[in-house]
Amino acid sequence: MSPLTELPAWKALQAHAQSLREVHLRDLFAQDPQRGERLAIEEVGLYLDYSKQRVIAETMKLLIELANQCGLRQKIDAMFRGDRINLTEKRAVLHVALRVPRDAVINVDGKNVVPEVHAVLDKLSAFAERVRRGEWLGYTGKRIRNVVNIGIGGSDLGPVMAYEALRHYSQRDLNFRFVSNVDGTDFAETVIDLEPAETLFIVASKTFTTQETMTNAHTARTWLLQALHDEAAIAKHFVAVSTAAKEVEKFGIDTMNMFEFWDWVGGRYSLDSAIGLSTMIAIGPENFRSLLAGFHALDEHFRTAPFERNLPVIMGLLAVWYSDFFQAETSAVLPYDQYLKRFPAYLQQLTMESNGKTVTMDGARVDYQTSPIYWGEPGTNGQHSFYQLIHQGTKLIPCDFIGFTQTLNSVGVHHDRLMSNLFAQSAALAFGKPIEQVLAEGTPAWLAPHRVFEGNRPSSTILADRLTPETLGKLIALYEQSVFTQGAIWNINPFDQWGVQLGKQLAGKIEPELRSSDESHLQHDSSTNALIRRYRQRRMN
Ligand code: G6Q
Repeated sequence: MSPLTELPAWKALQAHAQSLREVHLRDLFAQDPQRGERLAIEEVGLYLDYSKQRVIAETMKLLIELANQCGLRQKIDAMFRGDRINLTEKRAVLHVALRVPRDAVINVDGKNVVPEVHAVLDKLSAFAERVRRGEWLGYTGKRIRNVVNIGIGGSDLGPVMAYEALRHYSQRDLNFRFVSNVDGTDFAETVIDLEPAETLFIVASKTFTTQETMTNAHTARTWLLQALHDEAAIAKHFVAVSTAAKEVEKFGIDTMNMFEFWDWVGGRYSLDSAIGLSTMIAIGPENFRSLLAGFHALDEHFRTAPFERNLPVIMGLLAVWYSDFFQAETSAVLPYDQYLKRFPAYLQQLTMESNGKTVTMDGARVDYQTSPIYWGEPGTNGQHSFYQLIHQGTKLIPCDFIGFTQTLNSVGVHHDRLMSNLFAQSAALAFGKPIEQVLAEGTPAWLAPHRVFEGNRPSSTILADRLTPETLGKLIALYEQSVFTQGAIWNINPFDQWGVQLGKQLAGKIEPELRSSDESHLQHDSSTNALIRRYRQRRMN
């Protein structure tokens, strides 16, 4: 037994979950007519309704006891203090410092990092403005029309998601594109209709050694030089976002055109660092600062609010509740907003790369479940594909519905129609439709079982007024801190990602083998050897 599963609160939750297993949300709502308001919290402009979760007051009390017994408060304080809580990489975890006001003080090794954060923000703002105003010209004197972010993982998913989410606020005479995949198709299709003389590449890479990003960056360099025929053009068409000045220089980008960040910013937590440059050019520095203010407001809420009213703590504890006490394997995120179409993909990295771990901070194997699989699509599209399984399948899938009371594109009845679907889905999942009702509607007995909805399928609904940069910052930080909460309970390190290394190393070994015909070098397993041989025989030369 691990220390976690031996905690009194853990044991109490196990017994409690047993007693709740057969309790239906229909009954919980019938017993407490105010449940829908009682189990809802409004903080920092976000309304979280968790009344359709399979919990009662006792559940929340026990979950909060669990948080206390796991030292969540102390762990939160340690992060905000700048302690090196990323033990396996011996780093502080301070993305929260990226969004504090100018006069805040956060020390890393005795040095206040806030002035540097704001100095970079100021440099980014000045650059973004020049591009937006058409003052930053390409090598031939033409104004920049296309901004292409080259990055992958944390250096891509955040920028893509934020750009899509905030497109409404973007400068429409600029084109934004994102290249991530090492598949040459990604680069080829991205630039197919772009004019090199009007294109600015942002090479976004913390390490500036990532294979995919460097491959794409070199391809971009070649593509540009084929059109402009002069190395001097690089300085006008390439900027870098990185922590690795030497590598940037080696690539040939002037470090004057480099925007830095720091080793205490993890890739998947870096959207609000210089990695957000494409977002800042799109929406402008002022909107970018509102985005940061949204993050900060949620951080402050997380840091100071009692756990009973703490949005990310409650969300994180609910994730633990279903993963460990209901054996739920997955969790769906369902934004009812087309602008948030990349939000689930972004959250997949944030949640699963952070908490997809099997060993505790001390290196012991866990004997409980860690991160659920997060997935989702925007509503209402998902309703016409996978919702069937959530309603009537054999799996328990807790859902987060996300919606806005005001649309950014008021077109006829669309928004009321969209939101009525959101509200209808969460109600249908919770309350279902019992067989008696199906029969009473005149359904023949043979068909009735197919038309029964068991209900009791849990969800939370998160409502905000409008999708503004500030709201987006709050939403992202809400999930970041929920992930932190989960990691703190599970006693795992949400800030490393050793699991991505092995495949990378193997690919490095295999690539030269694909171009060679030397059989003696093929010393893999029989499956891998056969796949390589087949590829060698059939590859284009
Ligand atoms: C994120 C991960 C990973 C990283 C990419 C890109 O938390 O560390 O997704 O962001 O591998 O790394 P670079 O920014 O160093 O190119």
